[in-house]
Amino acid sequence: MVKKKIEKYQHAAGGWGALASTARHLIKSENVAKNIRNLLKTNQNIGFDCPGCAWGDELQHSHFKFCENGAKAVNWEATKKRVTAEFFAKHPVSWLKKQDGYFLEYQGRLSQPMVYNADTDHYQPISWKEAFELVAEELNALESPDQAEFYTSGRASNEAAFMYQLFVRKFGTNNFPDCSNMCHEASGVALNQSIGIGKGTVTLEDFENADAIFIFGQNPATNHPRMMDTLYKASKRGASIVSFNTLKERGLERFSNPQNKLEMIKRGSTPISSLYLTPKLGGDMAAVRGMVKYTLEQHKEKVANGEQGIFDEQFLAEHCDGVQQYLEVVAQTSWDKIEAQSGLSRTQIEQAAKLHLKSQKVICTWAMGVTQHKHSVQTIQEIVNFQLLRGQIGKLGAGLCPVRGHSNVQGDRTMGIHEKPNPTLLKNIENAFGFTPPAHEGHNVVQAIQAMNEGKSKVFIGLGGNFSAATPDTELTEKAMSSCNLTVHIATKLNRSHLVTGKKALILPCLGRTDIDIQKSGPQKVTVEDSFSMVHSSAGVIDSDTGDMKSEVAIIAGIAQATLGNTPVNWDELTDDYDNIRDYIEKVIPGFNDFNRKLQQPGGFYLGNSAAELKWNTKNGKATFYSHSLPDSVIPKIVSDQQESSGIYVLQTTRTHDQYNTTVYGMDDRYRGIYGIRKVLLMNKDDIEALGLKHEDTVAMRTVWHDDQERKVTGFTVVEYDIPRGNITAYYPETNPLVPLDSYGDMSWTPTSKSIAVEVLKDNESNQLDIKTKS
Ligand SMILES: Nc1nc2c(c(=O)[nH]1)N[C@H]1C(S)=C(S)[C@@H](COP(=O)(O)OP(=O)(O)OC[C@H]3O[C@@H](n4cnc5c(=O)[nH]c(N)nc54)[C@H](O)[C@@H]3O)O[C@H]1N2
Ligand SMILES: Nc1nc2c(c(=O)[nH]1)N[C@H]1C(S)=C(S)[C@@H](COP(=O)(O)OP(=O)(O)OC[C@H]3O[C@@H](n4cnc5c(=O)[nH]c(N)nc54)[C@H](O)[C@@H]3O)O[C@H]1N2
Ligand SMILES: [Mo]
Repeated sequence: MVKKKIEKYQHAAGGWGALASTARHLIKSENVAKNIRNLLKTNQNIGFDCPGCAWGDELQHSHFKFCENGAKAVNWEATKKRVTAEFFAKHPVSWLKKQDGYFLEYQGRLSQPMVYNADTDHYQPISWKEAFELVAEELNALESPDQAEFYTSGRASNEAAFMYQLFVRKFGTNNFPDCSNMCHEASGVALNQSIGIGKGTVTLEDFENADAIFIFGQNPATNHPRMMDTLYKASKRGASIVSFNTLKERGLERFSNPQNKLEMIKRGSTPISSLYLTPKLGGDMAAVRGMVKYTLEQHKEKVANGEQGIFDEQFLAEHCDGVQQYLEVVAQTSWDKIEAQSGLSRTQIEQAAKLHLKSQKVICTWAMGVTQHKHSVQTIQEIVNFQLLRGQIGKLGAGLCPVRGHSNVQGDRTMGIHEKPNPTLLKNIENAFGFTPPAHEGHNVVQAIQAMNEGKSKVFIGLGGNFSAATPDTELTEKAMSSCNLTVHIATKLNRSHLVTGKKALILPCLGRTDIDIQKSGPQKVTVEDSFSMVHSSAGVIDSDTGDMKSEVAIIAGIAQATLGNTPVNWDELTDDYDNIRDYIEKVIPGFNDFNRKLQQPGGFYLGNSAAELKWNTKNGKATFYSHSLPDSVIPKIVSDQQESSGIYVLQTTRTHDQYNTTVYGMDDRYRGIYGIRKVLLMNKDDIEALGLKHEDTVAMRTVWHDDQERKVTGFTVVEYDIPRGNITAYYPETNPLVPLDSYGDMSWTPTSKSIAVEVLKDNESNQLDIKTKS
């Protein structure tokens, strides 16, 4: 039994704590020797890409490069434990459904294809051939291809993603809900509009040369630990690091680098942030607006004194559009509004702006703290504007960096996993394969759930992921999935979604990153793309017992072949040798010419980035300033309309140090000092008192929203925490039932997982109070 403990974490992030934790997780995998060998092969030139995150690697490294959380991801996949037919014969689905996500995944790797038997409520074995035929039968029975949803999670390789989108488009739909929709969609939308490419503009070399790095809404010590090495080096060489985070995340304060022997021996650590600001949830747009306002004031003053201004006038004249209009909007935004909305003082904001101004080369990075709000697209465009004003894009050491989540989420998009396909992709598919792919828009995640819920979509196929746990409005989503005729999950580990069965359901076990993948032509490699547009190969190295698993590519080929036959695409041939898939990728996806040969280069190759080359593929051919007003309120409208005294809080849902999205590796959140418990609610001391509560009391949360639906979770332990008043924090996915399906970002459709309006109720009162949700 894990012991519950809540205390302030006193150490730096990283250091011996990280090594000790790595060792504990190695032991837990029950595959220690193999996994040590595995870890030594992570992110090497020959080996597999770490399934942990999408941070990039130095091109050549002689020493091993993995981190504590990368190690957890590898250990978790490379376990010896197997989920077998006997396991399913023993446990009915209704029983499994009562177990938590940790229990389900801890059972080990899925090892043979299973079909759900509704009469017995058990999964039972099925042959691959019959499984493929069942999928084909259900797909071909649909009145329209648009009645099926094809989900992708971001671990799928480029090869699997390419095959999948090809199959789905040949089948006839663009219904590609994918994890990006819940993740960096806002970054893609904002950057495409502003600078003509939906990706970050920097590489690792830029980080090595930056004078300042601004980090918005990101917790790298937990979620992108390899970034800590980069930040650590930047801090050591005197670069300014400015963090904007609602919470004081330990790793952004101090870090002890396990790769630095002297620091480890001395138990020393290095400060990371030169300035750490804690805006209110959703307050970043106002904070950036404030920095621009200060810069504008300084600029005007200098110009009035006959000095050279601060803006990069030449860059603005040559490359940009809309700057004057934007600066007018900035001038009109009052400091009062900026301070109130950001929760930061003018002095604090000016301090940050001064660090930008004193630096010649600045990078801005951001992640979910920015992308999962209603006004995320606007916030990101504000960051872009901030950078453009001083020409901080397209030069060494400067640029924009949305730090991606899943290790190949960026690659999946590059391969065409997109519900809104671009015309070039469609034309290239037509030229390469001789069929006309559908051009009409398909469903994103929210629309897919709506369609299933309304009975319009009847088949759900998931290429990885845990759809029902990762998406909002859990109760509604589960109802939507259960109403399908068929649900299919291509997966490595058992999870909640597999138990939310349609009338018929399949679990198709696949190989993971660490497994050797042998096809007709021999062992195969796949490829991935990191946050810096570097494409490189990944091949499993350890020979493990893969039972009756198939590779993702082989599974997609099997489904495609059964559904569509082997024309005009010979799916079997593609599976025999993945070089054949890459030859087609070369034909269809820009930037992949000479793909197979380029992969031979150690470290892979750079796809290039138009904005970094100062080419703007926007409507007007310029980098464009978008002038948004600050939102009336950063908290959902339904809340801002209520009385302040009504006790409504803005909840963010975040990750602990011991989880990978819906995969829970353990019960601790070490850097936040929380051990052995996940159902916690981090609150400001004064808010706790105002509610008549005490530290460690048990509470429930109920969503405040404009419909009658009750969304409630119970049994959360209150933890006194350094967090702005009115803001609270709890973990994902336990809190997903609170996120209303129709609470999503403007233009991005991303569920607002970082701003949910909730009431906090004493657990025993929670059934008695009136629901305040009706407007
Ligand atoms: N070990 C591990 N690695 C992972 C993952 C994992 O679950 N575990 N998940 C992967 C995936 S898919 C992704 S997308 C990334 C996620 O990486 P992150 O974006 O770092 O993930 P979150 O835990 O959601 O953290 C959001 C951070 O933003 C802060 N924040 C929240 N709201 C606001 C806000 O309004 N303003 C500001 N300034 N800060 C805010 C939170 O306090 C928190 O520090 O990590 C990837 N890597
Ligand atoms: N409330 C709230 N909700 C969120 C978020 C949040 O911050 N708050 N974050 C959102 C974000 S950023 C994301 S990216 C999504 C993540 O959503 P998903 O990508 O759907 O979820 P994961 O938890 O990453 O998926 C885990 C499952 O993937 C399967 N898997 C693992 N490796 C492989 C593999 O190699 N191949 C295959 N086929 N399957 C594999 C395993 O079966 C495992 O159970 O969640 C989103 N949901
Ligand atoms: Mo993500």
